[in-house]
Amino acid sequence: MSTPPGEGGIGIVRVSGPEAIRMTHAIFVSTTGRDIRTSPGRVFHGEVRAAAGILDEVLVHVMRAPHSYTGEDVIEINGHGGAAPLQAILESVLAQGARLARPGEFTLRAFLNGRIDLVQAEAVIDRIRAQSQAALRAASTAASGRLSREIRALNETLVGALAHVEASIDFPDEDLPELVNETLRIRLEGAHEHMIELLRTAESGRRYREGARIAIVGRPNAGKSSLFNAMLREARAIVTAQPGTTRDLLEETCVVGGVPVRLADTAGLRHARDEAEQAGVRAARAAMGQAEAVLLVVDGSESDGPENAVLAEDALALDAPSIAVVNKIDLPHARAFQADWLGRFKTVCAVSSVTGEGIVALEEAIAQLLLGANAVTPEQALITRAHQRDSLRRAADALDRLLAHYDASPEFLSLDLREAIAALGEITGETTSEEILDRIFAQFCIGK
Ligand SMILES: Nc1nc2c(ncn2[C@@H]2O[C@H](COP(=O)(O)OP(=O)(O)O)[C@@H](O)[C@H]2O)c(=O)[nH]1
Ligand SMILES: [Mg+2]
Repeated sequence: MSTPPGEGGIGIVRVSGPEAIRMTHAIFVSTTGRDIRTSPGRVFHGEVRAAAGILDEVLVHVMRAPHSYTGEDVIEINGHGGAAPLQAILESVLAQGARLARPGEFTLRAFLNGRIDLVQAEAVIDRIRAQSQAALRAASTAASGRLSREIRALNETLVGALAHVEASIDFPDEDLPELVNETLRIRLEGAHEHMIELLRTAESGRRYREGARIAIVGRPNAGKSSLFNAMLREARAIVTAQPGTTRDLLEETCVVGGVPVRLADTAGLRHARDEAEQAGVRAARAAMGQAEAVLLVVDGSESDGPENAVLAEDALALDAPSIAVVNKIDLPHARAFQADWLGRFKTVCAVSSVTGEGIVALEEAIAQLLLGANAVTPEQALITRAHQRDSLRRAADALDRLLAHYDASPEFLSLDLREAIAALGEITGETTSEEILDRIFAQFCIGK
């Protein structure tokens, strides 16, 4: 079944493999009497029938190999989207000898049949899981083969170099002309540089996929929940004039300056009055420790207190960058908010979470902080996963070694080249171990 269980307008049973068309033919009666095995058509209206009678009225899609998702013959039976009709269709196909697909098996077949590579297969999961338009665009870029093409081009350069190097092992007397050597070195240097460039996209790439974690912290009543709501453009967190209301950690996904973000509203940091609040304060501290950026919110309408200085100290001590947010600038005196610690923050933003003033500027500052100098767009080739980054790192390291000892014997050069080629192959799936493939495809849902 390709649609999740439950009620829906339509439900789809997908069958893939050399027997798919025959099996469907055995249970399907087309309205116009056409035979799906021989008719050139691609979409057929009719009924799924069993010995018991008509099971459902359906549309059958016929996609012949290799022009299908898996690269095999694929049939999609579109029935009514309730549990009973879908179950009935599914069972009648199973009765013809089909078996249930494992999670991700359709995509795995597409991969094994060479229709897509591993980068594209993983992009399928990312498309399904995308939490924002930016994440979806990044996944679509990967699915279209952007990164795959760049990896393949790198691979071709290395394979070409390997051929030269191995020729000089086999025919040691025929020294390579100096010019060939030099051209080769320049090409390998170019490949190395390209790898480093791609590696630079890893951090942003991961953020496009997963979203960057941002924690909003500060004293009770500073306006953290109000800021959280203002950035989400909806009232998600409860806002009260009563300090200590937010006790749980609230997390929501949103897009900030084009970057998908997982925004966390936290309990106000103070000496908790009861156990629930204590737990909230602990969660807030943990969120602060895990965040990739921290927003320290202060109430600008109040004069600064010693607790703010302590929080500022904590925030500045983190590896993650932080922004000081002076909130409530719609109130008197807030624009003139002063504090010694304020000057130690590289970025200070003045906002009103109530009127919305300054929120866009704050969001731009956050995006700037997250993307930094390595600004990338979701339309370029991006390294989005840890295993891609690790493999590329190993390939780059091998090339680095090779270039450092370019005058070494060809046997050594060949070793380094082979290592780099194997590492690149892990990204596209050519040299990925079975175990890792299993792990990757197990993340899929059934029906994909
Ligand atoms: N005037 C004004 N009031 C605000 C602003 N932000 C929050 N407040 C008020 O400050 C109080 C505490 O806000 P809340 O978001 O619950 O603070 P938290 O405890 O830090 O989550 C509430 O009464 C809010 O309406 C602001 O920008 N301007
Ligand atoms: Mg709150």
